[in-house]
Amino acid sequence: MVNTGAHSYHARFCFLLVLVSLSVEQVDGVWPLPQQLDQSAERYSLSPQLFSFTYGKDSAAQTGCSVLDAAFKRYFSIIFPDFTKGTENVLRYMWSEPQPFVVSVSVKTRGCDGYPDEDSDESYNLSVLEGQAVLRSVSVWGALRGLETFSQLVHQDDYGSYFINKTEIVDFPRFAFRGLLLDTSRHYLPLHAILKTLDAMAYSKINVFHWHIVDDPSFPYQSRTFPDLSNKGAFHPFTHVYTQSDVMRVIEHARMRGIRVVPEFDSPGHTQSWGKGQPGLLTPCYKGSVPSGSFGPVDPTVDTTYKFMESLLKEVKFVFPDSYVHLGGDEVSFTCWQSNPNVRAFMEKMGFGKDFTKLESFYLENIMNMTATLNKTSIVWQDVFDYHERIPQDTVLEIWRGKNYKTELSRITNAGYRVLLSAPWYINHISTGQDWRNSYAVQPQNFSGTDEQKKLVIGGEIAMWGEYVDATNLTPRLWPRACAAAERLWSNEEKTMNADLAFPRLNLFRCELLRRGIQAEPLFVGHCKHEYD
Ligand code: CP6
Repeated sequence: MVNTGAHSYHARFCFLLVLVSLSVEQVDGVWPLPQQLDQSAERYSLSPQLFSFTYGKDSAAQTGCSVLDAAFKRYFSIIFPDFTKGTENVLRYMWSEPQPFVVSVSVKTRGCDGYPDEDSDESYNLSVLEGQAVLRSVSVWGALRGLETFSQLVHQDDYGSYFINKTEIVDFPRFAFRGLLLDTSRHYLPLHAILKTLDAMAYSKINVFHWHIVDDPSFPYQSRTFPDLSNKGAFHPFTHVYTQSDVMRVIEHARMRGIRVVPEFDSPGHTQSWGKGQPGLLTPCYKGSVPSGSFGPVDPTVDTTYKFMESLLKEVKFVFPDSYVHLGGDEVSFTCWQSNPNVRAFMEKMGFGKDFTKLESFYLENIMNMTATLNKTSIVWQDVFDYHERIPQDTVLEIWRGKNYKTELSRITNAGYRVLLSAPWYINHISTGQDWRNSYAVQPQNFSGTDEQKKLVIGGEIAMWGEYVDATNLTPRLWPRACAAAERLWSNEEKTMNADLAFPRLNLFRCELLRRGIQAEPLFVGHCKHEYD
């Protein structure tokens, strides 16, 4: 660790070999924890001038691979921010003469132009040796995960010099679906806030953006087929909408980071904002024998509703490439339906009696059939399971009710359906103290059921509902608290049992988020080396 010697000049870059003893405090803050990680004290210095990413000779992807070409650029800037910002001439002390360092990336299959999906192979192997690192993966998505890990292994010492330790990593995700829900209906989130969140998701290996784009307060999605939905239903028809080009930017930004975009078009409830631009869609509520002037959920009794939904979902299929679509189906209030004489007559005709859950089932069955016809897999909130006998077998049920979520996991997997767990990860709720520990303690497969049932847990979702969240507080509320669930969904269960052991590593990762320009809030008392503005 100790060097002596004369100083010399290299390029336009001054390096001094100095006599310093280096403290061994540096723990790698890799988050989420790789499945297998072996590190040694052997350490190599890196210099930005002599550092490069390349494609391995045997790699199926070569220069021109959009996803990896862009990732090489991105990660270079992340690893060497001061170099990229043009402040590379700052005096830098080096432990030794700068040596070249090459990160060689080899993928088995090309697929640079496709989209990540539920079957994407995100595994990778990474060896960091003297002068080189070798990153191998099956797909480009695995290479992205490996590049992220590599970037977290590089550190700067107190003098600004970059170094990396000798390291061997074998890594793969525990769950394929690691989602984050953003709600752009309660508050509009400007495009840059969404893009920045996607960046931070990639840092934590979160791979699904669940876009809760519709709800009662506003409908910001600018539809090609139904422009009045946002003209009349957004908070503002020009400034508070996502145009088609905005949506394409989100999808491409996400793709570049191996993130899927799953939009939620929630119905029949949570659709007040649709009513303004689509007259006749919502159920008119009655007061006695006259319409009260207010409206309830989507009207499930008229053909026009299904024609509308079919056109909308056709557009959704065209715009959003992911094979999944979220159909909502949560929290449907029956009082308005009950008040409406036409709905009551329809119930009678259909033989539903007074059971409005049957009417909701009838509606959702029709909508789920539409998505099936469009070759999309539906995700729906758990409410739909409670009311339905006939749900397509490939439907994914998302558990959001905090009460008895383990019982719900048992019940739904026992019926053979796949599930997503969100209930314990509603991190829009805040409390003082280290509430990340609660998220960290969640064990998604810890419920009573067979091994087959446990395999039906495809992952989970962190939910950032938007009632009290807009662009001012989104980032610090999300980060680093979302990291706890991100590690739970990626890492080995046994190796991540102890939150006290994870704490210093999470602290370092939070500091790294700050260094990357993500305003992540502090976990506790302390400081970061790089507390950027
Ligand atoms: N919005 C929509 C919400 C919620 C749901 N759906 C919600 C309900 C209870 C809690 C948090 C969020 N705000 N559309 C339920 C899935 Cl505690």
